[in-house]
Amino acid sequence: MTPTDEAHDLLSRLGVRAEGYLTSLSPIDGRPIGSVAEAGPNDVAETCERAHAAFLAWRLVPAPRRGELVRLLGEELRAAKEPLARLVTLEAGKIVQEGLGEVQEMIDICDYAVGLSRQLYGLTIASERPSHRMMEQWHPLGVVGVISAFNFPVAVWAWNAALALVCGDPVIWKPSEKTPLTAAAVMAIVGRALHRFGDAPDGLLACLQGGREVGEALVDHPRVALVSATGSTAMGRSVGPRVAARFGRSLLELGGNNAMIVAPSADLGLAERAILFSAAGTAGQRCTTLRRLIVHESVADTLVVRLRTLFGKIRIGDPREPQTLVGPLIDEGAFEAMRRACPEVERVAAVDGGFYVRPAIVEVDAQQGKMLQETFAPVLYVVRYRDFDEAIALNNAVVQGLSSSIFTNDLKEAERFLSAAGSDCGIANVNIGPSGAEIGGAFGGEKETGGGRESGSDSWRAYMRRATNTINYSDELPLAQGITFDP
Ligand code: UN1
Repeated sequence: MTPTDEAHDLLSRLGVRAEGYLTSLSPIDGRPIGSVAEAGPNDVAETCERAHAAFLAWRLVPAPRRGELVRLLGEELRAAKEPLARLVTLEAGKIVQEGLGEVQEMIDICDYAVGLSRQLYGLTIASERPSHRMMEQWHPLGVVGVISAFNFPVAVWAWNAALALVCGDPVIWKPSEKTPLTAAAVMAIVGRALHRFGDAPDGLLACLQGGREVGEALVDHPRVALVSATGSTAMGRSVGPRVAARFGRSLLELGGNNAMIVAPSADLGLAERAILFSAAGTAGQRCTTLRRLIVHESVADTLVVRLRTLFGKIRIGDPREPQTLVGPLIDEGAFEAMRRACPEVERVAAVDGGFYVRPAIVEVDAQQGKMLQETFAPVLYVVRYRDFDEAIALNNAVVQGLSSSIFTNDLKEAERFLSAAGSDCGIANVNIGPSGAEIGGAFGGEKETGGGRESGSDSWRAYMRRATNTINYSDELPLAQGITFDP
């Protein structure tokens, strides 16, 4: 079946009526697979006002009841897992296994958020004043705007939406204009969950399709309390200050330039498999993709030979074929960017109209030039090191700070890598690759990666506001710091 026919079939199975002028092209063959209606100039403001009205009602719904909506969403996602994953494959080009994994991340975060809906804990704090109680409460924040990228076209929305909903916040989603159909499909699934839930306020979950102008209008709208944006550092550099200028909050998940250190004691068999998945998986188009391999000189020759053999055997092609490991790049622009970083890139003739490349290994003498930038394609730079301090310094010597990993069987090295003087990234792993994080941990990174944390741990706090409350149950009015102020 052509991607176009299959998309038609999947959209009807998912209950999506896709029609409009924003056309989606499949990276598999570069041909149109459907189109959706774009948001017009007035739609953003209207949607924000409706979402704010929804907020005024939703914030009063008990959090565990809000969790019930997320539970239903998780059920609907389970029911739609296979067709939604296949649509991700058609629209983002990732292999079926990874499409299924992406929808599984959505289901996992829903389960997580349902549990969280009974655990939005605040602290009780010792007061210095007699017969006083001090505590903090976490309250719903307001409308959350979610801007997501093509490479995780549905999961990133889910990380934000599942948490925002239990935290009491409506969500307005501006998906990538490269992946409008998967967003439309998610909204159809949302519609079914809302229908089963029954009495959710109108405007609680909205989606605005379109290009940059739509995103900018959302970013600037005073009703949007939190802008959660995933994408390039250039995008974040524009979004962050705009939101800050109106004292809004932003949660930024930007570029990564992730490294792996391979130490002399490393299990090279394990390292090799981790490198394959994290450098070549998703055709190198994850923000957590492995881009820099920092290898001890004693094992570098062996490892590079093994990797070249392994990379030479990677099956590249139509991501719908079960044996394919690497599908197409998203579009020609991505191919050109890869060619600029690596002029010797081998384009593979897989399906006409698609941009298929063989993941590349580039050995360099020093970490400089293109290696310092995030090229969103499967280019793996290899640099050698002599001593461990040098390896950590190389890991940290880039402007991005998302993910990192080390392969070592030396406990001291592993612990040093994880210590305050070790990796400066938001994610640091031992004996696994830098990509493919679980939703239970906080996800995000430092420096030009933007500092935001999504998903697990206490990331939910970004979606709420904190109130500190002091209650006096005495008949006196003692002042803090022992101040007397008597008339
Ligand atoms: C992204 O590429 O924007 O850790 C997110 C991972 C995935 C998420 C990647 N769970 O690779």
